[in-house]
Amino acid sequence: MKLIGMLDSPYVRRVAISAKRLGIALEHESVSVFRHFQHFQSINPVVKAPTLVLDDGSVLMDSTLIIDYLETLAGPGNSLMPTEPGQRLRSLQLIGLALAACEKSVQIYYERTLRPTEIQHAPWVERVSGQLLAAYEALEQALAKQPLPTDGSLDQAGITVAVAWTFTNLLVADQVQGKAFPQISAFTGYAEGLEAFVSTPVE
Ligand SMILES: N[C@@H](CCC(=O)N[C@@H](CS)C(=O)NCC(=O)O)C(=O)O
Repeated sequence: MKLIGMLDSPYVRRVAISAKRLGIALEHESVSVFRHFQHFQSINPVVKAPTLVLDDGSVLMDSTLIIDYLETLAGPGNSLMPTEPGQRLRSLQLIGLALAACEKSVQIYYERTLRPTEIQHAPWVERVSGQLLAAYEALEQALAKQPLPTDGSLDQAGITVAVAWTFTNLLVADQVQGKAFPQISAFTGYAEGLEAFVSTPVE
């Protein structure tokens, strides 16, 4: 199976790291949705990263759906998701917040890099910035109440939180600078030191 997309995408990176932690080998082809648009289009006409190409040529997109499929291949004993309903709900909530933070970071980045300055829409950027901060504030509160484990274990919530925080700090650091997110920051420092993260660097 081949994972298509650049590791500077938090969505691609979470799939690559999840696959490693699930023990599933994926080939990786670094194809950019912008610089290699036509090549990407020839693989997946919708041009969404990540895209997973299965050995029989089937194509699957969206990080959460790809991870769902990889989880199915890995089997229940190897899941990155808790099965106890209360813990699973908390994981899903953390993942939802981290994915919202990724989406809002991407929107700000696209607005800044793809739209000419003179037609950038300040009220839209302000709205998205507020949503981005709201996501990280809720994550920070959740981790302050119950930290993610830093004992060598790593679940899907941990992967997605750390990938999101690294991504925001690389692409739109000004959005979170000067604001205290000690729990998220400390957890990301831990996760980025784990082998699955170190061997999956942002390109
Ligand atoms: N919900 C999707 C989001 C994927 C996404 O937006 N990826 C970006 C790259 S970071 C992309 O494909 N951008 C190109 C586009 O949307 O045209 C996921 O989880 O995979």
